[in-house]
Amino acid sequence: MRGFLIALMLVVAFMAGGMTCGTTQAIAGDHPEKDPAHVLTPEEFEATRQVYFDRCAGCHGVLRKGATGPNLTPEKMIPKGNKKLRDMLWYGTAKGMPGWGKMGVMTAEETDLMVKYMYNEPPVPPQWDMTAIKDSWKLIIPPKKRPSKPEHNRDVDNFFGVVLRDAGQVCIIDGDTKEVISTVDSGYAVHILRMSASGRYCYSIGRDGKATMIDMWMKKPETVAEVRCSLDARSIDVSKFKGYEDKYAVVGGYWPPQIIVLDGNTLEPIKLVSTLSYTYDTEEFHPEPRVASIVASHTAPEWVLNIKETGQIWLYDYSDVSNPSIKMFEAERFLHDGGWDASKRYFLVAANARNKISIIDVVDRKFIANVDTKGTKPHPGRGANWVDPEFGPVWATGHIGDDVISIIGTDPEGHPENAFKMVAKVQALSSGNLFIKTHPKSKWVWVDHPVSKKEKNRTTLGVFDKANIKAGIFKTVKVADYGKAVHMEYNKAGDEIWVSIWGNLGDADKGKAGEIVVIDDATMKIKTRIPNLLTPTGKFNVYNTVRDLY
Ligand code: DHE
Repeated sequence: MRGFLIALMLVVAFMAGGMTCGTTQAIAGDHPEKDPAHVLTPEEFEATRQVYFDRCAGCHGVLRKGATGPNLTPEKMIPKGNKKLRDMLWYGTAKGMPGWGKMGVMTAEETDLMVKYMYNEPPVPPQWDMTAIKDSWKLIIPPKKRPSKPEHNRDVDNFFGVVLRDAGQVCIIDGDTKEVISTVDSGYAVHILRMSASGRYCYSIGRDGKATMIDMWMKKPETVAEVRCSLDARSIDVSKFKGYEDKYAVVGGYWPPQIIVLDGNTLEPIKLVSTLSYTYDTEEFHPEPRVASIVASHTAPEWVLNIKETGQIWLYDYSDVSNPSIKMFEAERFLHDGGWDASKRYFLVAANARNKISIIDVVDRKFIANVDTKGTKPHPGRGANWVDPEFGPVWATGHIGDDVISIIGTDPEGHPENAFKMVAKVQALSSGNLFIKTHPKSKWVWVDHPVSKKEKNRTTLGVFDKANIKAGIFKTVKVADYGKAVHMEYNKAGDEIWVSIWGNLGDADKGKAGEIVVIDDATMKIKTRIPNLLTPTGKFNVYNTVRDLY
């Protein structure tokens, strides 16, 4: 009876939407062998499970088997002991784990509870199948009731979709006038946005797996459909190949680990594919192979899906969407974020816990290489592409755990000696980098440091000169005196670079919940600020996102 009640509580907690993992097992008292000092009350367990989901699950997995961060199952944790675990949680580690206590994100009490939580078995969350997905689908404004042409004279191509992360909202900003023209609710701790191939719709994915779509042709852009695809997710993309524009969207689930294909006009769920499989190298079954980054091919009706824990890159042919053929490449563990080279033929993705960049060729449909970045935890976002005077076309990544930028040649035709090799490693300002960005029209490469151990670096951007990358940092630009400067994006013209200041939701009345800083790319001077935004993080310009310009 008790087990039934707990399971019921779990499903109710999940359905409530905010968060996602419940527990069927690791409630206080379920482990007779357990040290009484490790026991959490059910309330403490639930509160700590939520903190774990918010702060830890992304890197370590819901089942705590490890990915970007190490395995945290009780047999690994118990030998470490209270002091070591507490210090790691409070101060972070040299390998890139943030110091949650020191950064003011976790309180002393939460830290102590988290230490105890580590000694308990991880709870197994429920499944979320097609029936549940279909039940959650809401077609708010059907296609026939939407405008047949834009209801405004604004340039939709220069709109920015902005993630208001902790508010669980998305806002649309007119890149020409800098006006916030609409703010709509989206998923919990909404994560990324992508634009439909026509540039009309903006799709969001929340950490609760909720996908939403916003129609940017409406006078005031509104959400026209939503669906909960999974209980935990990070990625979404669209069909971009000619003839399939705006036809499909695809969501990558963290939990359950699955791929969900949706109708691009309505978000009606079409197809569900599990990623449960075997690790590419040891061929061991993995219960949680999460879908990390997704990109849409421009040269075929295909998506590139990165299956984190099994280290496989999947090329999903959506031309027969319900009967897909999926080509699997053995790449490397644990795949995370990545992007195209400038030609859109090669896809480069970080296997960040192995310090590698895995590369595939989508035209010849073959795996190319795992390139060692010689740095700890590469984290490119989608990376940055430019033509180096010496090395030719290159793509670059920064690192979470190292103060270096690694540059990889991407032109096997013109520069075969440099192709798919690390051609240079240059000094950056700091570790704690998450994103790197450039634009074909810019002379610069911009790098953020939002998780730097040094507070002052978190709001300072590093700028590198494409003409002389080997010289290291050309200039630093301080953009705020609070929060974290995170994620850069160019406007359509490629002459402004926008960066988010991710503040605290609780500081909204002090004007410190966040803003976007708009920088003149040529002079590197701050041009304007878009204030009073609630915790902005990722931002995506329609024109650049559709074309994968970075
Ligand atoms: Fe992200 C991209 C996962 C934490 C902001 N992030 C991605 C992608 C993945 C991912 C798989 C690639 C999506 C794609 O291209 O399809 N992110 C995770 C995590 O698992 C992790 C480490 C921990 C977690 O619990 O979520 C995590 N991410 C963060 C943050 O803390 C950031 C800075 C703010 C936030 O939202 O919480 C953050 N991630 C972003 C952004 C992108 C992203 C802005 C898209 C970058 C781009 O330019 O495409």
